[in-house]
This record gives sequence, C-alpha cells and structure tokens, in this order.
Amino acid sequence: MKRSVLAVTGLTLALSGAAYAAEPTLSPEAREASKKIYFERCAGCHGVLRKGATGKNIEPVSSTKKPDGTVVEGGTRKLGQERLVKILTYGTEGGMVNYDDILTKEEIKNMATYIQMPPDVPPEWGLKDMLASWKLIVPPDQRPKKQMNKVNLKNVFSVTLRDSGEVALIDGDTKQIINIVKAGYAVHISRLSYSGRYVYTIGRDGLTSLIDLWMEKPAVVATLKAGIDARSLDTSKYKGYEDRYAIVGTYWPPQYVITDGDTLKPLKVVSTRGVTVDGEYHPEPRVASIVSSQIKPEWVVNVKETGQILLVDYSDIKNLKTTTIESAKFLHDGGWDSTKRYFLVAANASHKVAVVDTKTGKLVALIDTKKLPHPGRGANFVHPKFGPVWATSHLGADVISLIGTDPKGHKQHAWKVVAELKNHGGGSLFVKTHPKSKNLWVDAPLNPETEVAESVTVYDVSNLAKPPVVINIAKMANLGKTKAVQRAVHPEYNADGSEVWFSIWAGKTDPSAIVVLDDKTRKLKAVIKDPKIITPTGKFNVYNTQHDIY
Ligand code: DHE
Repeated sequence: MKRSVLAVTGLTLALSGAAYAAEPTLSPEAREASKKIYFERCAGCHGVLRKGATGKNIEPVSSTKKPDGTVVEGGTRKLGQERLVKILTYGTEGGMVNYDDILTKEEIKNMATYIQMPPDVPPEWGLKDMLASWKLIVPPDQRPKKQMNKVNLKNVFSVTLRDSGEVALIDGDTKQIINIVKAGYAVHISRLSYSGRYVYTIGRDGLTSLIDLWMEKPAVVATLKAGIDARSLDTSKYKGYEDRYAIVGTYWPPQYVITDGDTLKPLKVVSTRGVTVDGEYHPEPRVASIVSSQIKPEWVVNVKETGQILLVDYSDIKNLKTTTIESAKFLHDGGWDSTKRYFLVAANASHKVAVVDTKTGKLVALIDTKKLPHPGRGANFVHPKFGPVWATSHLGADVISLIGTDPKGHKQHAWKVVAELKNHGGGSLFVKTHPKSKNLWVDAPLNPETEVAESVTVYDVSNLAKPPVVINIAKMANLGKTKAVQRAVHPEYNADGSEVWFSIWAGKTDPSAIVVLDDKTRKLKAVIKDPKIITPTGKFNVYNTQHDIY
C-alpha cells in the first residue's frame, strides 16, 4: 500500500510548462473551506505566503533565479487546473503525496483552484491580541506549595494526541494515564521547565498551555494564544532564571514571544521578518526549533526561511541582545551535543546540518548530509573509533549520518560525517539513544511502504559492525486491520534508560497505541492501549526532556 503521512502535513508541487489557466474563482463557501484546508494541511511545508520551504514554492505566479542568473517563470497558474488536480490526487515522485484518501474529489478540485488564487494572508497577532487571549486559570499563589500526588514525576511522559488536540500524561512506572488535557489544534511538542514541575505544550494554532505536575491531578493552569500557527517553545534554564521565562516561536506571524514562565503572561514580541543568508528580504521567516542554553541565559532560535540562527540573551529583556548567526536556509529541528555546548540543527531543504558553538556565539560548521536530514533532537553516543558523535536520520534517504562532536579529543573527526549507517528505509523522522543504553533506535514513519513505516531499525552502538535488527513495532501492538497505516514513530526513553517507547500512529478513527520495549532485550514489555489514546505521536519523558538527554 502506498500512502504517506506527508499527506497530512503538506504538499510539494513540481512545475511544468503548461499554459496559464483562466482567472480562477471559487464561491465564498468553497473558498473559505479551501482556505481552512490550506492552513491545516499545506501551510506547514509551503508557508502561508506559499513561498516554499520543506515543500516547493506554490505561488500562483513565481519566478526563480537560477545560479547562472537566468530566470524561470512558473507557478500554479502556469500548471493549470487539470494538472494540479492530478498532483493533489496522486502525488508526485518529488515527494508530493496523494490526497485522494484524505480529501473528497470536490475538495481536491477546489484546492487546485484555490492555490491558483492569491494567498489569503492571516492577521498579525501582537501583544494586545495575546494579552486578550491569555487565561490564568490557577494563579501561582493558589497552586500547591509541594507535590500533591504520589506519582514519580521524573518518569511521566507527556504524549501528543495529535488529532484530538490533546496531551496525555502517562505514568511511566505504572503505564496508567494520569490525565488527558486539551492542548490546541494538532498539538506539536511538549517541553519542561528546568525544575521539572511544569510541562509546556504548543498547538499548531498557537495555543500554549502550562500544566502543573504538582497538582493532585496535574492540569492546565494557564493558556496563551501566542500566534495563529506555531511549532516550538522552550523555557529559561540558566542558573538563576530557572522557570522564570518561556519563549514561544510562531510560524504565523513570523515572530517569537517571551512570556512569564509560571503564568504565560506575554511580555515581549520580536519579529523574525528580515533578510535571508543570501541577502534577500523574506516576508515569512518562520520560527522553527528553539532550545535553551544551560551555560548562558540564552535561547537558540532557529529561523527557517532566512537560515539565521539567533542567540537571544534573556538576562535583560527590555534591552534585548541578540547574536545573529548566518547558517543555511530552511532550518528545522535539532539538538545539543553531549556536552550541551554545541547545537546541531538541520537545514533540511538545504541538505545540511549547521553547528553553533553557544560558548563563543559562532557558527562552527555547515555539514553536507544526505537529502532532508531530520534529527528530531538527534542522538549522542560514543563511537568506538570516532569518539563522541551525534546522529541524524533523513526524510529523503535511508541513511543515518554520524557527525563527530569532540573538537578537543577527536579533532580530526569533529564536525564531519564520520560514518553512515543504513536505515531500513527513507522517510525517517527521529533517532534516539540514552547514556545508559547501547542501542540506537531509528524510525521511518513517512516511508510509503507499509512494512517499513511500521518498523524501526536498532543498532548496537558498541559494535556497529554487527548488522542492525529491524523490528516491526506496529505488529506488537496487535491492533488488527486499520484504515490508516500504523506508523511506528518517535522513540523515547524512560527516565532510567531501561525502556524505549514508540507511538503507533494510525488514523483519527482507528485504534492507536504506545508500545514499550525493554531496551536491553529489545523485547516487548507493555502495550498501552486506550480508546482515549488517539493518534499518539511525540512523547516527552519529563526527566530526559528537562535535562536534554538524548
Ligand atoms: Fe514536527 C518537532 C515543524 C510535521 C512531530 N516539528 C518539530 C520542530 C519543528 C517542527 C520546527 C522542532 C521544535 C523544537 O524543537 O523546538 N513538523 C514541523 C513542520 O513544519 C511539519 C513538517 C509540517 C507541519 O505542518 O507541521 C511538521 N511533526 C510533523 C508531523 O506530521 C509529526 C510527525 C506528527 C505530529 O504530531 O504532528 C511531527 N515534530 C514532531 C515531534 C517533534 C517535532 C514529535 C519533537 C521531536 C523531539 O523529540 O523533540
């Protein structure tokens, strides 16, 4: 069966030389419905203004300057209605997937017309809008003074339930659901306060939620609509600033907001509109990953379209100092090296990984990788020959690249791809290991082959000559036949590194599950099933997320 989850995340269109279509129009109702579909399914990859990032440029009329200076005219109007319907229905070899199992024929027809019309531009979202949206449900002085439940909080997992817009808090010791809370449309990630008390979540609709784990039944104590479209957030982790601030990055408007850590009250909004590393103005440079330094009062804010990495010093937010580091365009996700001094981030559509030294505030290297590196936060381990390395897998290749990260002890290998391991397929999103583990786990949920998408590869990092093992995780969940593919996604360790958890991500109306393996034996330990576990994707163990352990 050939399907792909990119169908729910975005479109990729190839240009052909067809003639321009006639002036496209839609009824107000069809336009409104198409606009909604565009924002929910397409904007993530192509951008609100359709200038392209992970997906291609799909402006109605576009012109691309080639390296030799020639200009190629293109755009969706040139492609025309018929061709666009075909692309939307069947997908393309270039990465665009079929929408025929997600949208109706009528919706596809309207979408083909809609993307030939000028983009709808959502409103700006400033401090005033944010303040009006802000809800302080339980003020700090009415919250518990100590932990009121008996849960081992270190081993709680905050699990994204993508299609129900919720987060499930699961006790990692007992595997019981502690609570399920509303967390915004297609909630994306969870991050932890430095103290480990608060979980912060971000919905794609910009809804930011603050969950207090100390309550008898942990629940949301504050929310903020930080923007119209968002993917990332983090908290202040430097000594003296623990739990003081949070930062939320938004796709639309392209900006970030600094908030109070324990109330989410918005304090300062900073635009990321500006100039790319090529020196061209970009109107929609979206905030991709954000991480929090523990060696300085700084956040590393990665701006996708411009390729600029911002080191934002939060020690004086009224007089905000920012270091702007040129790297490569289309920055996406990334993680720390094992010392937490260097941050490695994928510039995915540039097929590169950028390395920043947060101590000196400088770019250290831009490393060529295979097509579309996608590390999640990556994985750190000590390679028997090359010393400390950080790993990334790829969306566009069945390869896991290992990059040397030890410029002191292994200078000749630092910031180079020192080895490439074979994954069981392309379409990988996440890799994971743990300091106490010898295993490196790699998924491939976006692979078009069902068997590959259901499986993961595991390497023994102490002996990489040993052939890896491919395990079909979905089969272990024993869910029976489902409408959607049961994608095995996002390995995550428990706090002591003895278990590794995988989400089985099926359709919204299908049963889904979380599969827990014993890391040492690689054998099944538990399957967490519940009708309320709808489309689980990311899982964030409190202790590991709090301390950036991966
Ligand atoms: Fe993600 C991380 C953006 C689609 C699951 N995703 C991130 C980050 C960004 C991002 C910028 C880094 C956040 C950080 O560290 O601060 N993701 C995007 C997109 O733009 C994209 C491609 C399309 C979209 O429309 O959203 C996209 N992501 C997806 C999915 O379809 C996934 C697989 C399922 C889902 O839940 O939506 C998905 N993304 C994740 C997860 C992480 C993530 C689980 C965190 C990984 C980690 O271990 O930290």
